[in-house]
Formats: sequence, C-alpha cells, structure tokens
Amino acid sequence: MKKQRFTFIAAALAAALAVPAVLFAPAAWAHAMLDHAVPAVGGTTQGSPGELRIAFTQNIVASFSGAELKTADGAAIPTGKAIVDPASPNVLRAPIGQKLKPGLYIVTWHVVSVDSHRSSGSYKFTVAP
Ligand SMILES: [Cu+2]
Repeated sequence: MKKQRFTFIAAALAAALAVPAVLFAPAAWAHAMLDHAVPAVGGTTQGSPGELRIAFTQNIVASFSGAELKTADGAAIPTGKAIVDPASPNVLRAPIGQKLKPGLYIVTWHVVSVDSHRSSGSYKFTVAP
C-alpha cells in the first residue's frame, strides 16, 4: 500500500513537471530571431549603406521594433524611423541618416514578434575604405 502511494505521488509529480515543459517549449522557439541582415552580420560593405535591413525568423510588429546604429567607440548614428517592409513582414528597415565613414559599426535591435514575444540582440558590420 505504501509503495503504491509513492508511485502515485511520483507519477503526479512527473506529470506536473512535464506539462509546463510541453506548454512553454514551443513558445520559446517561436521568438523572432535574427535570420540575416544587409549589410551582412559580421560582413564588410563597400561604400555607405543607405539603410539597415534586418530579417527575422518570424514576422514582427513595427510599433515595438527598432534598431540603433553606433560606431565602434559608441557614437550614435541617427537612423530614420524603422518600418516593417510591406512586402516582407519579417524584415525591419531603418534608413541611415548620414554617409558612414569607413570603420566598424554596431547595430543593436529589439523586436516584438507577431506572437507578442520580445527579443533583442546586436551585430557588427564594417564599411570598407
Ligand atoms: Cu515567441
């Protein structure tokens, strides 16, 4: 009898632990993650790019998404209002307000995906002389 009760409790505990794992795991995978960008992540571009284009693994919500551009020593480069590409709703586009000098640049992005999950990150690219 005692052993039976223990088995029941163990089974109930296992079920209680397993249910949240099943519920939350798919949501965790569904966040909008960086897929690729132009200028490319870690890449080098010839000449000053006119805009940042950042593609995510999921469609994103424009009003809660944006990107900041900085030089390697932390000086902010003004960017225009970020929009979601009407033709590709997983792509964030931000016009760059000035001609970039050769050097290393850092893009910091934050987005909210259509499933309302937040994610953020950063990457670098280089403008070649
Ligand atoms: Cu998500």
